[in-house]
Amino acid sequence: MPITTHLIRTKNIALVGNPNSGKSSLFNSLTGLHQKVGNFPGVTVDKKTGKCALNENLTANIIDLPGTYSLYPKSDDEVVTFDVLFDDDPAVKIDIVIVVVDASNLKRNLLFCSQIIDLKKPVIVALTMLDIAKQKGIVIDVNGLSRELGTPVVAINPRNIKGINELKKQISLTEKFKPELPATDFIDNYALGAEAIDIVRKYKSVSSDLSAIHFAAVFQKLKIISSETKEKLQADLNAISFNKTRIQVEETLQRYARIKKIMHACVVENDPLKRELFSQKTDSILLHPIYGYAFLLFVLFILFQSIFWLADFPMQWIDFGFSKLTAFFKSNLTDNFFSDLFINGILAGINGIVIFIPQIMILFGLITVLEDSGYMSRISFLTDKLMRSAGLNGKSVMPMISAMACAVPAIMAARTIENKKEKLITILVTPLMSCSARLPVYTVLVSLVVPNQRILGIFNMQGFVMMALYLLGFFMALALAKVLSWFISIKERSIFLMELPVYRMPQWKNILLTMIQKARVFVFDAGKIIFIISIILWALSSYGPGEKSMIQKTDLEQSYAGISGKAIEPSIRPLGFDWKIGIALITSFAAREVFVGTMATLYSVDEEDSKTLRQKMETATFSDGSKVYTTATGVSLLLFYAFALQCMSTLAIVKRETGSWKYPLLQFVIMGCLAYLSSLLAYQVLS
Ligand SMILES: Nc1nc2c(ncn2[C@@H]2O[C@H](COP(=O)(O)OP(=O)(O)OP(=O)(O)O)[C@@H](O)[C@H]2O)c(=O)[nH]1
Ligand SMILES: [Mg+2]
Repeated sequence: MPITTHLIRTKNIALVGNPNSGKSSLFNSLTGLHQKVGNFPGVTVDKKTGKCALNENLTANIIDLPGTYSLYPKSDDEVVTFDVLFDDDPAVKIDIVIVVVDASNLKRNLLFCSQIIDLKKPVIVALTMLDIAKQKGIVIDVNGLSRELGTPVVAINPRNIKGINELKKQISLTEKFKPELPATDFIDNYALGAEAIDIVRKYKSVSSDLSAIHFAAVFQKLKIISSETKEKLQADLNAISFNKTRIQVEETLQRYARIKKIMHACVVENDPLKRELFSQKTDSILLHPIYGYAFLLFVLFILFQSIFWLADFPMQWIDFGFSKLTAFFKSNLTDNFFSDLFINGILAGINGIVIFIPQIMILFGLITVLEDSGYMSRISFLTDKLMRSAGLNGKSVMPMISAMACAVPAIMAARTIENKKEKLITILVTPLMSCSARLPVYTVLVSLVVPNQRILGIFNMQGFVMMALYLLGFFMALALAKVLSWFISIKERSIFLMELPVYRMPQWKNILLTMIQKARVFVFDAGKIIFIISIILWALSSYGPGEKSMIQKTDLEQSYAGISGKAIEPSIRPLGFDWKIGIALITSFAAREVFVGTMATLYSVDEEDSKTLRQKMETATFSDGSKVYTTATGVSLLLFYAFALQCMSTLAIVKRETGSWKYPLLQFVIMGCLAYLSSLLAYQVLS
């Protein structure tokens, strides 16, 4: 039988374009992956690669990139895109560039698009948001646009996969025939900076005149060039008094002049003034100086009520299921080392994780609704003034709100902040926002100290307290930002410029996928830590030093865990904590959600009956017989978990984003002091 060898080629394809134009949505349609999309600019802040089979001989590495407004990067997320576009990123070499162009904002999007065309790399234009353009009364002649730009233009809608197959075909064609690049530039780039272009060409082979100009403007920041070359090139450019700002301004003017002509030829706009779009009407209420803020509070209120109220039922079922399961195993397994490890270590640990899935899913689901609908950007608009008073700006609010889910992506989202000082402060204060890992801790503690009552028969008291805790984190973050802004001396002008996207119907599939994905991450990532710590803890709390050694079980108090908890008890006793809480505090420094698992393990090792964790905690006493979980201890513990930086992943990401250990350490110490002092104060006042 003849053997046919199939050589499958792989090409690298980059998705670039203005923020919020639909790049990540397209990426998801092409690769089948689930990269985060959202209806606000700056969702994607790092590159992400996925595979897409184009035909039997060709697969593509599709690279999703952060959105950019022009070729000259202003913020760190834009730099990621430039490194890829200009081959300054050693990990990828681009073969084809797909420029994603938002048809409802054609003029602005074409500016960046025309620059990419002038880089003379193989380009395909993917035109998105045609449905929105239509609502605005804009009609675009796609073929005409393609002729004017000199590149293929494909109309797509990544939300319903329209046009994706045509786009794939176009990619195959472009790859196969390498069509002639447009013979002339979009504008006369050579005339803009002839001398500089000639100089650059002596140092580096560049793909086009515009690349040369661009190189002259940004080479100082590039990693691939030696400092020696940088010095020489700079000297040559100085000799011709190269002025990059003048060239950039001139370039932009010429481009807009040409774009205007193209729009005239290919776009018909029905008088836009006559139509008041749904988004504008809605904004007149939602951005209103009074109703706007009232609505914002209402939204937050609903968010926290739902977390308690909606999640209550599934949480009860899960709890019930686990108590039945535990009882079943207890009565059916013979009492030995392994059954004890299984029931008190593993099962208790899993219970501690699984019970919070409903709350995590609801929280992430609702946050995704806010992001997808476009309301999230309105929140940054509404809070800009407040943020400014704290030395931040409106863009800081986006990372801070997404930190309600998790601080790690939130800290990365701070890349979109152009001003260095505001970016640094945002990174430093973001972990004070209450993240989803605090949710389990809050839930257990709030249910211990706050009665499960309803106000006016509908509103849940515990939901109120929960909201108060989240607001507390937010205002503490603002206060700390203010203080830090006095000490951090980076001088840079700051402006808040942000587009408000149109309101969109959230995509239910996206919301559902996000909820499932986040629950999975919570169960597996957090679960792994909780699981391992639960087992270690079970061992440390079941066995202790002394003549019995590791053979025979011992009392919790005499166990290794008990001894270490007792060792730190004197230092935490003023906060109202006993040694069991001490053990939980120690384990929580890996990740806060370990608290609940730790408590579950400690109390299940200690007590034999099948009471729920809450009931066991309620009846816990100090050695002098007084109750441990009084209101004072509860509040003190809540404050401790609200403020302390108990998360290894956060420390690691801050190190990565700031490039030094100085800031995570500073953060750790500040938040630690804040936690200790506020707990101390609360306990001493309340007890
Ligand atoms: N109506 C409509 N909405 C779209 C279309 N394409 C994308 N969207 C929506 O536009 C929003 C932005 O999409 P993303 O894919 O996150 O945009 P992006 O370009 O990756 O944005 P950044 O990562 O912030 O640069 C999402 O709410 C999408 O659902 C389209 O063709 N029509
Ligand atoms: Mg994106």
